[in-house]
Amino acid sequence: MKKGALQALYGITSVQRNFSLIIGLVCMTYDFTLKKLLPCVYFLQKSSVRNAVGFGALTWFLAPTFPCPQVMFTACELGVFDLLLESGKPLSSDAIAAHLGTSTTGMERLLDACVGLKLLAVELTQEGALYRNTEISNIYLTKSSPKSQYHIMMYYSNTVYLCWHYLADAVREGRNQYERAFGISYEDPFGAMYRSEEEMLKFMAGQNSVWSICGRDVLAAFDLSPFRQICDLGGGGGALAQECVSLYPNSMVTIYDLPKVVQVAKEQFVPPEEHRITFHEGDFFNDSIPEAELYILSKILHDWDDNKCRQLLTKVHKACKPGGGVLLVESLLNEDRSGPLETQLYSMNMLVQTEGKERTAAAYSKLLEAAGFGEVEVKRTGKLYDAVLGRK
Ligand code: ASE
Repeated sequence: MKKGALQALYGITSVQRNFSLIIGLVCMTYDFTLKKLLPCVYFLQKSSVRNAVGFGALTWFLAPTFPCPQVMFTACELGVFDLLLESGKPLSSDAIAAHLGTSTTGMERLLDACVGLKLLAVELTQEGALYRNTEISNIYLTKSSPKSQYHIMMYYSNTVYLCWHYLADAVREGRNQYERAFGISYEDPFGAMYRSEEEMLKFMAGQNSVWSICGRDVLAAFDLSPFRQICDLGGGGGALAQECVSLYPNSMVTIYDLPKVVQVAKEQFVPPEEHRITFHEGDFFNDSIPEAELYILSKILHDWDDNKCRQLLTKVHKACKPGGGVLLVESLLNEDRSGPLETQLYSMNMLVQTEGKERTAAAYSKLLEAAGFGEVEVKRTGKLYDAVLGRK
């Protein structure tokens, strides 16, 4: 991200706006760590500030911030940012509403809220208010940008949000909420997540988008060049595999995933001319795992409980060539689980959607060691996802 956009973010004045930004932009923190924004939260929690505004007032700052992400998602879904990018000039709310076929009264309010979130800028002219994209919106919120986060936002907006509606039930019961949200069994989370080809596609496209922002960092955290034969277990749409062969040109990556996932990855995500990427169809809990020098498990263990993680890692250890290894790509909690906030929120997301949770580096090391891996090394990238390497 360029400096101007960062300054626009850090130059926010009111405390309430800071909160809106923190919560509204949680899914855009890939490029800059929340650490720079978090002092705003600490600021509010400092006793002097609490005394000044009163704890009751804090709830009034926080309570109305819950729709912030939904405002951003809706503007994305309706194509506001795409239209403003294509038009090349600022537009009035009436012109935007007409182009996108929405009501004028709804669009005006949506645009104003986007201005409050610093996703749009407004300028008063003789023709009235004219809106344009900010730099952040052009980079992350337009469909055509190479760093577009459009697909993950649509997934959060149309699927994940529905599970979060039942957060209190999830906490009471300690399990995902597919039954309440979609009327399907909670017992097979990926059966539920892939309940239709459309849902599976949305999930795969969404998962792919994070690697345009963090892929290099997690793969460069360790020198993986000695590993030539790599297996990306649960590699999905293959964006991380593509980053891998681009960063390590001598590597060959096999994407291992369920047959229906592999089929879609081949048809829609991985270019056929990429001969360094191959596919292997299977269910890694029930079918055999092919031999490789390095296994990548990126956002896999966070989907499962400790028992299933040990089971899977033991199987990986058996298949792994001597001298080989396993790379875990996950968002790491601090050892006392005091943060980072985004990881704590991801862990709640795992509660409402899967059987898993986010873990500390020590917890992953223990799982790796229980499966027979040793020499465990941990690298924090400072971005959303970190890397843990174990060796056979
Ligand atoms: C999973 C990743 C995700 C399972 C369910 C999920 C995401 C949303 N829902 O493996 C995307 C990334 N989000 C998190 C919380 O990591």
